[in-house]
Amino acid sequence: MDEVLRLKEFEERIESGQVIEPKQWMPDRYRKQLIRMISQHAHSEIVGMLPEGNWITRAPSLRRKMALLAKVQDEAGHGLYLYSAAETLGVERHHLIDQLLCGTAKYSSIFNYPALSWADIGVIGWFVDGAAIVNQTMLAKCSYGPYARANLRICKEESFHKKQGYEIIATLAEGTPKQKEMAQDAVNRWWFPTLMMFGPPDSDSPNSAELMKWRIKLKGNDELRQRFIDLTVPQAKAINIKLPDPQIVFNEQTGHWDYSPLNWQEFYEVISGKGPCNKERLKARKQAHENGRWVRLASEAYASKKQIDNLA
Ligand code: FAQ
Repeated sequence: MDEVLRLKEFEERIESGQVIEPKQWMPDRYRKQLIRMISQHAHSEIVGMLPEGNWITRAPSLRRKMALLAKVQDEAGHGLYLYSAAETLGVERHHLIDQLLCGTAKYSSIFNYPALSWADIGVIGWFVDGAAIVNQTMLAKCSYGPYARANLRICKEESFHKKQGYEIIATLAEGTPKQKEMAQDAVNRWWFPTLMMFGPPDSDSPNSAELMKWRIKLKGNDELRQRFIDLTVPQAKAINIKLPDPQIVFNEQTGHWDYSPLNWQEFYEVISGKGPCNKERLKARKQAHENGRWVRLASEAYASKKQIDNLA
């Protein structure tokens, strides 16, 4: 079939709300955009284990330790579903992992900030998982079947992560003055970086228009950022936590909370490798990859032996 006709049919399928599955024809750009986005998402889940993983041995009680351990394991699982979803597009997982380890792949800016206190663990759950849920509930309805289904499952688990994070902060906010101060300090440090997780303003987002045309993204970065702010402001008020932005004011006309302009220079520095923890995160991932070499070799040997046994 002629390429123009194929594209027309593909776009009609997208417009009528049909889901695209791996074996169906898709334009090269659609495939490339999905590989870019899904692999960045997978890397984010894997690198995202590091700031919280550092706190597992320092969790303040057995109950907190069990919840944090389960959360960090869930993030690993999300990374694995996502690498599998990317593989349905014809790319091999080890290539994607190599790109992450050699520093050419992106992962979410937010994981280049340090988790300095136990309250940071609460804020990561409340803000970072909260932001991920806002973004990924939309992606769970995207046009590519394997990515939509992965996000559906991820969102269910992220809801538990967000609740446990909010509960940590609510508990600290009701505690001693020192605990309250620790919670407020973590909120102050994570608020603006979390807002930047949604990506640059739509006017500076080179990918949004194409992604939205093909229903990979159903909403722009600014709309999702605003939704997150609208959901989070009342949650902060409910536990007497202040968001560190004096310009957060309810706008009667728009029905949304206004907020200060964000520091996009900081965002671009972080995503170009100059954030506070970029080097540390990559070093830790490389080390983990190296430490896991024997497991990969053993499973390859086992798989080859099984193949030989099956032939015999
Ligand atoms: N960080 O044109 P746009 C989580 C890049 S999962 C780094 O607007 P797009 C779970 C972007 O890639 C969090 N880079 O891009 C968890 C592009 O660069 P490129 C991750 C960013 O794709 C919780 C350039 O800037 N979620 O948190 C960022 O339309 C707790 C121009 O930007 C996902 O990945 C950023 N924040 O929109 C785990 C969801 N923003 O590739 C552990 C899927 C933008 O052209 C603990 N991804 N860039 O060189 C998406 O929804 C989208 O890709 C956006 C960006 C919204 C991230």
